[in-house]
Amino acid sequence: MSTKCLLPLISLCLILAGTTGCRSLNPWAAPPVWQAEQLTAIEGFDIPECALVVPERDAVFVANVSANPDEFWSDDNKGFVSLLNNKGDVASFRWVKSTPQLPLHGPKGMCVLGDHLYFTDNTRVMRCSVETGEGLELFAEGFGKANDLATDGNRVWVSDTTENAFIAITLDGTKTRFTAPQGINGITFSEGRMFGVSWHLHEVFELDPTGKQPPQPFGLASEFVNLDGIVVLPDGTFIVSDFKGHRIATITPDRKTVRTLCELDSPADISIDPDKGILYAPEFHQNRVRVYRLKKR
Ligand SMILES: [Ca+2]
Repeated sequence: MSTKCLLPLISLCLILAGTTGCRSLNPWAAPPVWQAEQLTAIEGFDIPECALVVPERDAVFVANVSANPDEFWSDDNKGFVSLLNNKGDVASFRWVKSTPQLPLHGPKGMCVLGDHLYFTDNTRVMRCSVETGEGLELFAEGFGKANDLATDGNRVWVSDTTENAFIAITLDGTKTRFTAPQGINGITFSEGRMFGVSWHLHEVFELDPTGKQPPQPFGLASEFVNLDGIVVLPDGTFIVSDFKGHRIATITPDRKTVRTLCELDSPADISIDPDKGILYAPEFHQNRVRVYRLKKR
């Protein structure tokens, strides 16, 4: 079709802006903005650092650090993992806890791969049956401060906040280590790409899971205080939790625009149910998990 023929068509579409057929051609239409409506707040946790929703199992896991003030990385034998159902009811408060052979200290980031729930525990990564919570065992060790976990579907990835590294671990325990931004905290995968946030640098990065490219900053450091968690919505919007900025924020898929999604005390490692549009946000210092419905304005 020639340009001459296209012009009347585009003009018609602009006139009809507001009808679904031509909306995407309207260059002045404001892109939709994500909003969060709080559905509930679940109280009574013990320093929750991470909430992980697993929709296919109708389960939400909450990692409780359970420590004395400012001793969130101490080997104190007090940590545990709670199990919630998808209605937000606590099915088992201490679903995974220390055993005489394997003490748990400060569970934080979690992921599910295969039949196992994996979670960090200070210098280690532990795992147990995702079905029953039984069979607790050591998966990997030797980290500085193992913070978050993510999976690409084949391996478990660990962010090590003090060693400034992210590490891939195969199911047989083989580690491959990559240099991460200083203070790396939350990590996630989306559509085969890997992203992470830095607590110390206040910045969001695309990470190369092959290690060939250095971390690529988004250039948003001036927007944040101390970043903890990151997830990516199906439309490519990033959601990050700013622990000391006391808010959860969206970043547009073009990585340029930051908007406050909700304000809360100390949001740590967040999780989403992408199909239902539900966001789970642990409030570390308030012993609470807030649950939000995401919607576009
Ligand atoms: Ca974290």
